[in-house]
Amino acid sequence: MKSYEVNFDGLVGPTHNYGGLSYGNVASQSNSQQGSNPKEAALQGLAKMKALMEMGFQQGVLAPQERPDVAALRNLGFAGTDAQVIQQAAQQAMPLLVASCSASSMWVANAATVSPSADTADGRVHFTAANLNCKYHRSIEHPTTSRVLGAMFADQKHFAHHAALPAVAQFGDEGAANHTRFCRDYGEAGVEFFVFGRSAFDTRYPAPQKYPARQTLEASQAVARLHGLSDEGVVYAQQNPSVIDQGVFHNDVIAVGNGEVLFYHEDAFLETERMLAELQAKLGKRGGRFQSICVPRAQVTVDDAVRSYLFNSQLLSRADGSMLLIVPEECRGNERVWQYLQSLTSSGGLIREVKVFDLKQSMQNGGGPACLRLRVALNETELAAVNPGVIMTAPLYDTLAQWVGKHYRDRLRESDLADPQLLLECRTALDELTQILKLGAVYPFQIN
Ligand code: SUG
Repeated sequence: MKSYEVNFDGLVGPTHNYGGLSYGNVASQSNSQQGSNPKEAALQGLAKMKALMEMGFQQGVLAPQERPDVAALRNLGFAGTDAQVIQQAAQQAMPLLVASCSASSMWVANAATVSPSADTADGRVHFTAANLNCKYHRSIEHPTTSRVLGAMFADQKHFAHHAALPAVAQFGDEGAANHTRFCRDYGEAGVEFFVFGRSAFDTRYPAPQKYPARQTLEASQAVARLHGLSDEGVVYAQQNPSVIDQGVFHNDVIAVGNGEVLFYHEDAFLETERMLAELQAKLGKRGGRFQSICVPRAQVTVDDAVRSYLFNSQLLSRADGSMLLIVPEECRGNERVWQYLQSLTSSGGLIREVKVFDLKQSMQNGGGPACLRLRVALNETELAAVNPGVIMTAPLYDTLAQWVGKHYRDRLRESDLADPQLLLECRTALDELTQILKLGAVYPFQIN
């Protein structure tokens, strides 16, 4: 049976703004308070989805969330009508209003960890929503994420959904941003590679000194257990704490993998040799030939990687067996990175082509091409069981582009977040979106 890697991209929400909310994420911090353009952000994301679809890749779309999250503000003690809740928060605790307005659910690489059916004990595709426990503005995403994923992958014969892990730092889980899967073919059993930043309970693992390590070993192990993965199909590795301190807040800022290939920076991991040997041995037992491409620090520094998002690229397998790298425009703007990419594609290796996308609106908050997509490997039967409303087609692209044009503002500043009209605009847009994507009622305003 044929199988595919389907990329589900997060649609940028109508409140996209630069709140400076993510300590440890250099772009989020340095662009704090800048004016944003939600319309442009959403159209940039849609353009990437359309381009991949037109190149023949399977492409889907994941809906944004209701923002401002009035229910979250009520949980923090603000009361009255929705407009009063927003007004009080703006007057008394602006940072909380900003957090409740973040469109951060667009970075769906953090929505969940997904294990394909070929890897799991019960032969279903498993999803665990990420608790995103490290940042308040992201910790409020998982209840809606679970409902949206449930509406997209509803057939319980093929899909199993797990609630987010306990909401404490010891189980900090950032989803697929720290998870990669290696395989010979998407439909065959593979090796799932979990990268953690620290251990919650075992003091032998070093931790970063400056910035938080968002993913714990214990969270990754819990996800592997929930998904019914076998020990032979899992490899754990620790991220180098010193790169976290340089702004590598997720592993997908310093490494990307797909098929049998890991593309990574020399400084990305601890105990790299041991890790590579384990990946090679375990993939070998599954009939695959693990290959790694190490980018030397002498050619591209960690700082270059953080600024250009070279590794936050999408590594895609083409029909002829070669690979394509989808990178953000910022890679072209960095001389060393661009030179490296030229030499990579002309060296006769596996990665033959680089395609550049303008995702500046998302990039300014630390979200590149790979952050914007959640990968779900599916066989033909499973793909047919996915809610067809969320699979990208040329007519769906046109509808969504028009929908953005009709509902999104082209300028948003912090002071606009206090405007109760923004909440109404957002709800009107999302109500229409759930009909376009055939999701049913998934948002708090539609349920309560
Ligand atoms: O969690 N930025 C996101 C970026 C997530 C990128 N995802 C991956 N690397 N997979 C984060 O730090 C910034 C929001 C703001 O500051 O307004 C933010 O949440």
